[in-house]
Amino acid sequence: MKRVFSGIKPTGHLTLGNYLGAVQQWVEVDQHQADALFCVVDLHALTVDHDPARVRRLSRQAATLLLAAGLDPKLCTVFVQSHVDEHARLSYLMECVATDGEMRRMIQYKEKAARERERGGSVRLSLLTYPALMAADILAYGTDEVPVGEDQTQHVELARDLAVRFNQRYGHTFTVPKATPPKVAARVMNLQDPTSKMGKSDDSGPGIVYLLDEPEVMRKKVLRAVTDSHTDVVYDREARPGVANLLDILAACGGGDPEALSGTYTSYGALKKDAAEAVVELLRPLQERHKALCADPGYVDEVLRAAAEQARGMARPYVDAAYRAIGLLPAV
Ligand code: AQP
Repeated sequence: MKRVFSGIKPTGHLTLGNYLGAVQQWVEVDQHQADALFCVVDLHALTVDHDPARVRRLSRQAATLLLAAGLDPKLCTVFVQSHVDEHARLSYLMECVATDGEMRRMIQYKEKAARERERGGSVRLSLLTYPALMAADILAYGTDEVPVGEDQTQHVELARDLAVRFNQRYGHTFTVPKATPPKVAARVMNLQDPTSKMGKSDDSGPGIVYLLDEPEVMRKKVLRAVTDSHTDVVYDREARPGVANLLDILAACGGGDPEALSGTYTSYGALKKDAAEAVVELLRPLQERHKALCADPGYVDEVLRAAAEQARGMARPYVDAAYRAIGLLPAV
């Protein structure tokens, strides 16, 4: 059975982008067809200015939301990255295989570093080495496939390169993984600025639908989405990004095709109304289950405890093999 690994970073409240670009596929496809691990990658949340109490709170919320979304602990492993030391252990070896040029070329590094500098802050070294830790996250489990949104595919490509390089230099140790983004909504855009990704740590509230927004708030955000001055409904991501985004969202909510859907609308108003209702209906069960899980914190604790133990057992053989292969003296 193929092995699937993916993660979510507790840097903000989870968004519709996270859901449609990643979580939906984990729930509907991956957990049923693969030996799958899904991880709240809390170490990655320390790469930018952070409030410790908030990261802790968001990590728990993210884990609870993954379960509320439908990840079933009987089918897959849902755990927290920092509970499994193997990620940090392997990350250092990845830094010894990667080059600083590779790290500096990463788009996310360039964008986030520029944002930190604009805010007058300094750039943490861990922001630069983030892809080494992400490669470790993936390679520590012998992962075949990494279901991620489009913004993360460059990092998965780097993990591939590092796996190949490590294997060539030190002997076959790692499976070479590949990214598997969803066919629709691999990049959900900000509703107020459809040329930018909907990002959970962005400041623009009205352009971002959060999974725990009240239904009325979600509706308003979608109904007020920025479109353009045309009137016909055409699917063109380059020329008509706002409308294309709404079509992508609607299609991803109902499993349809955005281009085909465009032919069924003659006004932006009707498209927005249907997209708003589709989002509200999609997230209603998740919100109900989230409420129930919050009332049973012991259950979530137990899921995370058992999953971390299982993940440690899965990662250790790969990481130990990598330590031996690269030339480190085994402890006796
Ligand atoms: N807008 C998006 N559209 C489609 N997929 C998306 N993902 C994130 N935003 C979108 C996918 O969600 C998964 C988890 O994301 P992450 O926690 O690794 O964070 P990220 O990719 O850096 O993007 P975020 O959520 O916007 O966080 P910040 O603001 O902190 O950078 C990934 O598979 C991602 O591709």
